[in-house]
Amino acid sequence: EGVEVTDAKLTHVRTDLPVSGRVPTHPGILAWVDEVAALTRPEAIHHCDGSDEEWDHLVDVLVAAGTAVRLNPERKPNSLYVRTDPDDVARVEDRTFICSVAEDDCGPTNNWMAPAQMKAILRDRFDGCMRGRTMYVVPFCMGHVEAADPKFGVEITDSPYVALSMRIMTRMGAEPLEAMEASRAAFVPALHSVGMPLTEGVVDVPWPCNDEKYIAHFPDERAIWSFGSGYGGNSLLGKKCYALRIASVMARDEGWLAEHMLILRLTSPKGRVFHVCAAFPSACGKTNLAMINPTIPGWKAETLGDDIAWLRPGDDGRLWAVNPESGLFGVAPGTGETTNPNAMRAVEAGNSVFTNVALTPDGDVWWEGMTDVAPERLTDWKGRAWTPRGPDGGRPSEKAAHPNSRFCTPITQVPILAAAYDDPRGVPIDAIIFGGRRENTIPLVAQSRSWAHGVFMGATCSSETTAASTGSVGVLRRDPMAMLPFIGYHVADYLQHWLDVGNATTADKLPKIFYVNWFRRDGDGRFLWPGFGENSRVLKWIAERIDGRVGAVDSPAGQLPLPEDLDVSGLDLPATDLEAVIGYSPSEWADELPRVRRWLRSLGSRLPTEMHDELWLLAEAMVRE
Ligand code: GTP
Ligand code: SPV
Ligand code: MN
Repeated sequence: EGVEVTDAKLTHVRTDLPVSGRVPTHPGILAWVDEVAALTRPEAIHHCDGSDEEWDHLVDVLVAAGTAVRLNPERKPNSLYVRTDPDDVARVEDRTFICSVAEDDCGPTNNWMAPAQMKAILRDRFDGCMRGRTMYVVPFCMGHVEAADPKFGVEITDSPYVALSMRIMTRMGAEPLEAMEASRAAFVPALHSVGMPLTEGVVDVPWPCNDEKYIAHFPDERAIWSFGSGYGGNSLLGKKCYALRIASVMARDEGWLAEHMLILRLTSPKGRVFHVCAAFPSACGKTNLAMINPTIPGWKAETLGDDIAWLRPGDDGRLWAVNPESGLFGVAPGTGETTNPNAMRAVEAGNSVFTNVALTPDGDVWWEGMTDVAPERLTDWKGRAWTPRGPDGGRPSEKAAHPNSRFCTPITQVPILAAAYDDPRGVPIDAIIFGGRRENTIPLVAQSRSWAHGVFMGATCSSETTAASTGSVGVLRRDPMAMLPFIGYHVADYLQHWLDVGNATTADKLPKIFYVNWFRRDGDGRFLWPGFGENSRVLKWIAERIDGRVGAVDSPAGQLPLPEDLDVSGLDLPATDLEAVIGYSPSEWADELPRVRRWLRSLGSRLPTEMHDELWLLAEAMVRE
């Protein structure tokens, strides 16, 4: 029930702004909202409840502002099309800061600034930054509200796009707010502004943002301040900022893991159930694997999560995983009927926001890879007319959809969502898979010899960069556990924490660790492995390894499948290609070893000794090969 503005005034002691929505009774939330309002000076405050009426209102606001257009309800019911500023299209890792009190807790892989210094800069930027705008107060919970230790947050934002997207991506609104109020629960304050105050004479634009961006984390006080960007991981603060960077620090302190992982449930033809988590860097195949349609007969896959997993040791000593999110923020290009039909079904059900894709004349969306043939006429992600033929009659030089364009869709619309998604305890994990995008060196699949070797595989994981972050694409970089941009503390301590989690339980209870690479290429640059649904063949091998039903070949790269054990029946894959994709290449590893050595050295003196031991074992094994 909505509270009158007059009532609200009584509660918001420090402002006399118009207020809509129910004012929270949680003293901590109220005090913080007042403090932020006094600093940022919005025109009004709206307390979000996550209702359908509120959704409709936010849609109206976005449409009136020119930020969004409604899609054709016959094609994409209750859905929006949004184009961002062309300079605000991805996470900004060089503007992302871990402001730990001790510089040593930040480590060599993050940008550090002292909290007081960052706060001073940001207080200046946030001073009056919401003038002329409505400030949305978004209560949310990462994971289940009924979890044993629910992880609450409140995002304050001046972006209706963010408020709307948060309803898809998190458990947001009245339910988490009431739970917070009932227990006076602690919450992560997450402050966000697009950084474009509407001062006298300033005319608003469809996608307000600021050239100067700060994505700042205060891990010691568990707070987030984000300024200047409206995009994805920069602005939906429950996602990368909370559920990975801040949560990784909570997890370090509380004995669990917050990881950039999908969660998948697999059932064999005999009915044996496996749960796997897989960590691949951004735009390297998590959403696709999370929604796989197995091509091999009798195997069934069900989705639990596509981007983030929280793994906690259960009473039984096993690691249990939950997905803290409630939506998909998936890469649009490459998502199509043949690659990911389950994602296509999810977005067709509507209730979605599409950002930086192309628009069709009949009010639907399109992106490269959705269909083999592009529509004759499109509006591209920059709002220009686009045809499949460029001005000179050849192919257009620019893509219709930005390579990091995204669909934002409720996970409940995934047709193969596992029932256990609704279980606050999560699912017990049988296998952890690391992966990356490597055109060479890394075999299709390898198993680790031990937990420590698995941690080493994760620690030395590498991938060619993608459009998910600003900067160059296709450059090889190390990406430990696919967490390089998301570890909220010192990377060496993070690796030690992984080892500690392993040491806290017995080997038979721990998930088995594997390393995969769907992206190995031949001399002509052609993918050696068909990928997508065919990756079920690799999952089958992994399941058979867990059950001890197949052997493996020891190699410096790990334990590799025997060619006859990998089920390639019905696959048009020449034996030479099979060997090339699953094999260990001594010459490629001769190039790799010094890179791995340099990388580990760059992590500093806090690197766990186990990593040095594993490096030595790798070098030894290479000599023996
Ligand atoms: P984030 O949401 O950024 O974390 O990305 P993600 O890891 O979920 O990646 P996603 O599944 O969206 O895939 C990214 C790109 O990789 C898409 O263009 C896919 O088409 C492509 N891709 C995914 N799986 C495979 C595969 O098995 N083989 C090949 N060749 N490409 C793949
Ligand atoms: C990623 O980059 O890993 C994403 C997209 O999942 S974003 O939410 O923008 O971080
Ligand atoms: Mn991701």
